[in-house]
Amino acid sequence: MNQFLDISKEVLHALNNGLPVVALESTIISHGMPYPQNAQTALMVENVIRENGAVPATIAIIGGRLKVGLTKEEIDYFGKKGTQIAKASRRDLAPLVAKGLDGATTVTTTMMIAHMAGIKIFATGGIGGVHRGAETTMDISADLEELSSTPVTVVCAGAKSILDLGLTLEYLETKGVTVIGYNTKELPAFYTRKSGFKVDYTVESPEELAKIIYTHDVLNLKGGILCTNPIPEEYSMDENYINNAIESALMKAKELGIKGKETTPFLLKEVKDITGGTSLEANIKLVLNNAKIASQTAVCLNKMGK
Ligand code: PSU
Ligand code: MN
Repeated sequence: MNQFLDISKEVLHALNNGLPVVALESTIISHGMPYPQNAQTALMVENVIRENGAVPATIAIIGGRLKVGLTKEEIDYFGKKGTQIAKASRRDLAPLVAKGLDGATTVTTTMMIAHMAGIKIFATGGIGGVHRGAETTMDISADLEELSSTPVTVVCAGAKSILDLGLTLEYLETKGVTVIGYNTKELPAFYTRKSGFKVDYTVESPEELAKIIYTHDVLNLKGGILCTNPIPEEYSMDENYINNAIESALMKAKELGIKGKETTPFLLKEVKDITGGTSLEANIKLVLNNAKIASQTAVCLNKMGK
């Protein structure tokens, strides 16, 4: 354990006693949803994990400490402060810690800190990826690099089509990341269950997913596994409706010259505003569903001695 890591009592107890633990990110709270739904969702997600037999470990940087397991108050603080908190990717970790600052962990830094703590599974909404137009902007999320190097399984609902999903899959293939569809042969597109892009492997149960993670672990393979779990049918959105909203958001981002780390949060907020909150509802439901599958998988993995 390194000197900057603070693991909560509950999570430390679970880790020391070989109980299943599921990591959660904090950028989804601060930058992914508005207050108070963000903090409420974060607490609901923790409850779902508990109900499914695992211990939740929400990860964030607070006052320069790498926190694994937050209190309700800390979750509320991240929800309230929102985008005033620095979005922390890999490049930001050392400066934020050295300066004693706060940071909201993205998929990248949540994977890094989960790995430092010995946590193998992480549930979230969507990952970052290759942005549309990346052939000129070079905007490719650090999440893809992290998936290629840090051995943590990420359960998500695919990626939003604010990204170029085809290029995202190509990039993951080049980097050797195993992409699995949970009860699907297609990469889910976050708000919708299908994208038209095939995934290479499908699993139909948490046991099956755990078996792949176990094997990956025993083989000591570098990098993570991406499990993509489609939004439940009853909450999935109309494809044309959401794609039109995404197109408008992309156009506005271009007009305003939005760049770099602001791009993803800007697009998330625009899509939410355009759809008048229906996308937020879908977003909440899919995160809860990912938390369920991740916990059930953590429980299976645990039974296999991992
Ligand atoms: N996509 C979402 N919701 C999110 C994010 C992405 O649908 O909250 C957040 C995650 O924290 C992800 C990050 O790791 O944005 C990616 O940002 P960027 O594209 O700047 O790498
Ligand atoms: Mn980017």
